[in-house]
Amino acid sequence: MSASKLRPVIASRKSFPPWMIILGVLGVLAILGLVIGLLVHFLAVENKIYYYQGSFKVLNIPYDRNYERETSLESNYLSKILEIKMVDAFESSNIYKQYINSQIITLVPENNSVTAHIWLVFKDPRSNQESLRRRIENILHQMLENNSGSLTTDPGSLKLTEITKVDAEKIINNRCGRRPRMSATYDRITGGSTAQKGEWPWQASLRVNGKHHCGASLIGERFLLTAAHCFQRTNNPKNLTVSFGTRVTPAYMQHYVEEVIIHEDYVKGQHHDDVAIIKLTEKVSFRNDVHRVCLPEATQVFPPGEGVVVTGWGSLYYNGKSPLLLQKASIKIIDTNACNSEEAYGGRIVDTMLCAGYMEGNVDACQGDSGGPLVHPNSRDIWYLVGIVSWGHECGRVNKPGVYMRVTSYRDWIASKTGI
Ligand code: 4AZ
Repeated sequence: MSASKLRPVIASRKSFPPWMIILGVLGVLAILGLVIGLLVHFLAVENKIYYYQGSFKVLNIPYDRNYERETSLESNYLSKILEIKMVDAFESSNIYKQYINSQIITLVPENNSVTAHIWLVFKDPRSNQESLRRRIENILHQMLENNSGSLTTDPGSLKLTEITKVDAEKIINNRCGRRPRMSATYDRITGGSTAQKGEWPWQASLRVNGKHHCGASLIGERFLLTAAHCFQRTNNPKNLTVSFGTRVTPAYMQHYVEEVIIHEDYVKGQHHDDVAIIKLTEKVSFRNDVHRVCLPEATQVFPPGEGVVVTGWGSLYYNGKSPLLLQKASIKIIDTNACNSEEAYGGRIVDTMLCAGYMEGNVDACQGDSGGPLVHPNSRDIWYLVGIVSWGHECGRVNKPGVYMRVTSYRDWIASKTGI
């Protein structure tokens, strides 16, 4: 009978008791869980970033208070040497793959030494945090024992602690001219390209009755630098506000103005001493995409040919449309004699001004960029305010580059008004 032939098959199905099926399902679930757990663990920890702060002493340096000034020649010089030492040490170590960044944050001069405060970033695919900290400490210790060159460093003075991302960002955002890692590609305001969020964190929009009127640069918690001619219509703080960010409307982080300080020698309708300071009613709280630019020392020289960047929401061409997003343009400092030639500005460039752009034209600041920053990165990639957008014959014309107020010429005036 065919039914009898079927019986063994039915019997064999019946041979899996329910407990075995449950056990099997549980087993499969356990393996799945393990695989997902391991995946999540490795993927998540792979991207984990660790931040550290620390300090060490550099010996046999006579006391010099210039080390305390973050923009001084002495401070930048010593910091650069120490930063190179750190990069070399980490890049030739066995944790070079985990190394991301190391910087000198401040130098504190003492009687016969300077204490360097450092800031480090690493990533770690493994999860043992304390072991990574100790390995970093060992590498720094070794580096400090190696007194190559003229510096004597004290390995016994080394301190290193892990800090949170929030604290690490606070430390960087309180220093002038730093910015988060950005792509080094600046394309060619007239002939420029759109800026990324946080790329020019000191750029501000000065607004008259809520509408963008001029650029400005954040130089301290309550102070901005801009052009005097931006106040031709009004310098009444009641009509003025300041905002930040890359999108000009709606205003991001609106701030109110307490006082406008226009340079005493500025004359309406003329171009000299086109400088003004804006004092806000309240401090700006620095964040990744809003913080101050460095001011150069009065003695600093920015020679012709140096690459600089101008940023702003000014018109894209003379009497043209204005952009919604912040624009940047990479240009060069132009020799004042060349800029004063007959074909160019015929002697109208005085030594408190500087020309930047190209004699061939095309890439330039334009209407609405006035008051905004012209900046230059030093060898440590710290950004300095070199110029303030002031005037020019139209925009991007041949032999008519943009003319800027030379910030070094007004460095002492700025200090006298702001204490910065
Ligand atoms: C202006 O009218 C203006 N090309 C600003 C900058 C330049 C020209 C004009 C420079 O505000």
